[in-house]
Amino acid sequence: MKANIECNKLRLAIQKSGRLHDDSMKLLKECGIDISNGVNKLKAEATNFPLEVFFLRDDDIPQYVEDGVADIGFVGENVIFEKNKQVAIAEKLGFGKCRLSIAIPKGQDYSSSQFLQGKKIATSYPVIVNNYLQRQGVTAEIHEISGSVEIAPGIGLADAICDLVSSGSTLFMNGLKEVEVIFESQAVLIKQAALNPTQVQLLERLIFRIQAVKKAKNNKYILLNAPNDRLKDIISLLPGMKSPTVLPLATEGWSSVHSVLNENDFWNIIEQLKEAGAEGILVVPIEKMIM
Ligand code: PRT
Ligand code: ZN
Repeated sequence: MKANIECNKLRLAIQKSGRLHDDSMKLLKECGIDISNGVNKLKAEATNFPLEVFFLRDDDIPQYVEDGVADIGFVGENVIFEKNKQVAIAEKLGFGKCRLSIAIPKGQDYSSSQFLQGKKIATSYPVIVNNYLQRQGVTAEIHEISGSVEIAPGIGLADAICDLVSSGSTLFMNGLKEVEVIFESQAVLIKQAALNPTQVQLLERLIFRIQAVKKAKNNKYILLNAPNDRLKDIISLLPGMKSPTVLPLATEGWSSVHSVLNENDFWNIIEQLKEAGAEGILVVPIEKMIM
């Protein structure tokens, strides 16, 4: 661990290329942080925030952050738990969502984790799989392989696999079925233990921006027209940040209602609003949301 007494900027490690790269760069942009030079370099400076970005392989990010070579990193939770480094998760980032699952050939019957007793499991995640097996009281042989885990049963290398799944199509195409989810993952912001006070403040500013971007993504701004005699019912359907804004329309007897809706309840509430007499419903994405 490196003490950073002198350092007055944050050094952020992100994936150089791969599934998390684009979303990591996009999140920085949405946080209003401009990165000056290209990804072909090892590192780049932000032009409008005290931030330096290192482009690394995702597997190396926890080690760099633990060692204090980078102060913070964006990386999958799956990698953090597998590498078991001394880093703290400061914020979930809401992208790179996937699950680590056990899968077996689709013709086989499966009723519980006891199926795995004495079997061979191929995986790139031996630490997480081992923990899972211990919790289940199952003894199995783990074959660590670094890629194309899904072909292992087909070539007789293993009876089961444990790999990351998002859509499930890789398993399907390889004649496998998902039987247990052992870990749910998404990209997270990790930090090293020895941030100096300036860096702690910078990290708070960055997390504040990330939270505003995340909140905005989960919410939509809604505008609608309502006959005044239905206003009470319509307003009762709208949660909003405080209470909805109600403005009179030029047409007598009508009002315009503005509010914020959570993505999860969205369609449900829209249907109820229509039934309650709302018209001209407009739904607009929100760029940032500061509470
Ligand atoms: O080169 P580098 O080492 O940096 O990258 P990498 O090849 O090790 O990682 P990469 O880019 O494949 O993944 C980076 C991170 O993305 C992972 O650590 C996860 O946190 C996250 N992530 C999210 C995924 C997936 N979804 C995912 N589906 N990582 C891998 N997959 C693979 C999975 O291994 C399997 O081969 O996609 C396939 C399954 O996908 P579906 O959609 O067919 O189910
Ligand atoms: Zn990797």
